[in-house]
Amino acid sequence: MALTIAGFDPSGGAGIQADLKVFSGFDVYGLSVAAALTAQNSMGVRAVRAVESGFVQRQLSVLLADMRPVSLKTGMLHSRANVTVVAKMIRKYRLSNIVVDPVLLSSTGRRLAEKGTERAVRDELLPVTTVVTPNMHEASVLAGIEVRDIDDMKKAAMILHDLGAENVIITGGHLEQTAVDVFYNGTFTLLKGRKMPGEYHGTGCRFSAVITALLAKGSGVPDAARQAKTYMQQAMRKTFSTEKGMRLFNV
Ligand code: PXL
Repeated sequence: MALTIAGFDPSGGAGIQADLKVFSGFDVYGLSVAAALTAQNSMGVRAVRAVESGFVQRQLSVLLADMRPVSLKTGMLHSRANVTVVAKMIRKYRLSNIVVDPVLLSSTGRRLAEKGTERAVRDELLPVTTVVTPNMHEASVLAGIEVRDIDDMKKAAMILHDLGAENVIITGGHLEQTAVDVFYNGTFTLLKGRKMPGEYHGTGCRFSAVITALLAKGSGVPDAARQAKTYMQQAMRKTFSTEKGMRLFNV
């Protein structure tokens, strides 16, 4: 059993919808708490509303009074208050196997969170994080340094590790030549991949959802990270397009 605390995506490509499909694909029962609602299609996010933090807390307390997920991921929390509530509930219920996809900026650099959210992620969520999976833009914002190449990714990974994340994976899908992810847990591993042509919607959500599903099934983090990278390469071959926007995963 795994839990996602994330945003609602009507296009089914990212957020809660993507997470539940991934969990199901790994035979993991999925729980989901809505932290934000979006209006979007394959061409992009047009509007976002955060769910009121008191109601995120209520969804969690009612659910956790009954069920205990083995692993949990956070996606689009959108507001600072939601980050605070989620960090508090993780502590209160002593939840473990916490995967944080710090949804702050889209691949194109568009803001996906209110101002101030990054500070709450850094100060409150990273200290309780098992695995954090930022893209290069998000790593830059969280670590406070420019992240343009693999060396920068390594520096940022060490900073995020120092801030409390036990394992850091900075995804390199936006690198120019290759798609190398930098994994750091005290030592570095490079997760190599082939750069796939085109723009894809929901890549980050799926990558972190696969890790969450595998942790629920008892995998260790390094193994889950490697398997998630392989899974993504295969899933990208099964994408389709409405011909108007980004490619959508059919898994
Ligand atoms: O991939 C980031 C992301 C996460 N969650 C939701 C989203 C997006 C990007 O569009 O819509 C709900």
